[in-house]
Amino acid sequence: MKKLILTLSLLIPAAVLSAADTSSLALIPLPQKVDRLDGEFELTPLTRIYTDRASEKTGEFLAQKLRPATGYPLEVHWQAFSSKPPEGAIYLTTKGADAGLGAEGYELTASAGSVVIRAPQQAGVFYGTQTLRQLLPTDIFSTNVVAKTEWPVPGVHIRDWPRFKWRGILLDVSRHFFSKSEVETKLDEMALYKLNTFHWHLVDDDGWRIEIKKYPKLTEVGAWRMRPQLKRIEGSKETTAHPAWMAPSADKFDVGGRYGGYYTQDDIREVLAYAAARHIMIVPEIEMPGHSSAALAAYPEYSCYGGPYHTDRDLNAHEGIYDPANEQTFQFLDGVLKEVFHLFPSPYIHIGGDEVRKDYWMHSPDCQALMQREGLKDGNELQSWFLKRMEKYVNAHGKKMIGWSEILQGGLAPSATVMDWIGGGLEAASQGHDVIMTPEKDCYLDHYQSTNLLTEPLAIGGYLPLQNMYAFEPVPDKLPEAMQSHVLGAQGNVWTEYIASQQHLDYMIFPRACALAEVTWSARDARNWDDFQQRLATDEKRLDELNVNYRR
Ligand code: TNX
Repeated sequence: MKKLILTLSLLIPAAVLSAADTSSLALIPLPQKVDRLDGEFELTPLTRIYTDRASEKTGEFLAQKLRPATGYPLEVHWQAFSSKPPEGAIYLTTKGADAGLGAEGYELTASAGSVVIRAPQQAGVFYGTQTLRQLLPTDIFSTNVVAKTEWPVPGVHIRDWPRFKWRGILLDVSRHFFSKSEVETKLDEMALYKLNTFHWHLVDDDGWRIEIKKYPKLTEVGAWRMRPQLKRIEGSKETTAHPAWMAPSADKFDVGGRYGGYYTQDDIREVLAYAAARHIMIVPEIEMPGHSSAALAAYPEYSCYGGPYHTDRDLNAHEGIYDPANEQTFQFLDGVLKEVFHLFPSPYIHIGGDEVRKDYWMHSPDCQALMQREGLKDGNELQSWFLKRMEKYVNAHGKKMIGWSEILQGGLAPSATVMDWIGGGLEAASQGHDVIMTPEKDCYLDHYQSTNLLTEPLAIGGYLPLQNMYAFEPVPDKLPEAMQSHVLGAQGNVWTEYIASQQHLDYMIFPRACALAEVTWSARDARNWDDFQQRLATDEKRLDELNVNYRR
């Protein structure tokens, strides 16, 4: 059969081949334009990578990715070519690139003589190298030398650019902690699929994970709890599958047996550099005014009732919510954010804003007095007042504020970006606000992947099979065309109430993140479920080589 297809393909001209051949190339996300060319490029022990000055680091990154499996030296050289690179070379350059490809677009030409990746900006050169990795045989992803000598790259001309600029994954490291190296592994996998935004949910009720020098108790107290939460929370659906790999690793317990952990500011800087090398923006989230038990366990004086607050869900008497009637609450939050701004280069800060139990505010005489003073008629308006005040602080530091759907309640802060999980995206974009689409029903990577709960590891509930993720359309139907550019993109959210291990994380993220990558990168009308499944069958071999515990 294979032989027949091969013979046929030799008879059909390249242009006709391109559609059918996209599945055999198994590129994920699918590029915008692919044309097959005659012949193929061979990676050999003599292959060199040449780069222009701007692309040196990307060249070294590519070499590092290709060396383990091939065992080839793949030397990287800087060279200013006026015309063609020498025979047998891989050439990465920004010179002579088509500016129309945009900030992340690239052009890749592989032929018998060379592979040339050309892009106007470095992110594009980088994405070209990720495509090149996928064009090679899947065992190029092996971390050990593979005993073979043929590493062909099929002849191909690709012009490619993303549909959306925000292609994100949220990782909740509060409910369960993931170490610096576990986070870096995820960043590496994101880069392979051209996902470019890592939303780092650093703070929630169950743990505070970022060192703040001015407030050391946040991590001394707030980063630890009695035990990981791996049993049912009341009200969620039962399942019987508890694979051994769901358990947290030993390094998540301190000498006293407490569960948790946090990142020092040096750790954060290291992860930021790791992400930057992969053209990934990290957007930190510091939750307020709700989901703040961990902060209030450390500093109960910034709550309405004085606590006590706990990071252990079972012990929680109140939900953590800051006291907006206390000026010192704002001094505290400003102090925290100042250190966060100092660390993270991202133009964005996410301030949460979801699921605030405003009834706690309604019972506080101080909050009542504040509302009267400011003419606020209910809890929603009080929340809006709180967030508008925070936005001024955020903007004064040159940053843009993002918040969850609920920040629309009581009036949206003037320049806020809305992250839609339970609606509001359409409304906000219609009003000219930027939005990021992460609707719960389409984008929640903590939800079950099958209705047969007997075979699935414990999850919070919900149902998001791969096919639904693949079918997700980020631009709301009713959004007028003129406002569609306000949809920055989409994001898959991994909330980790029940996810304590790297393997479990893999299982929830893959292959759904591959579908998300295609939703956010590829052309809307190019989406084809059957073709995607075929490409995924090959892609799974890559994930096998990378030791990713994806859902089969
Ligand atoms: C809702 S999404 C939450 C999270 C939970 C998640 C569980 C959002 C803004 N809030 O705190 O972890 O559901 O699926």
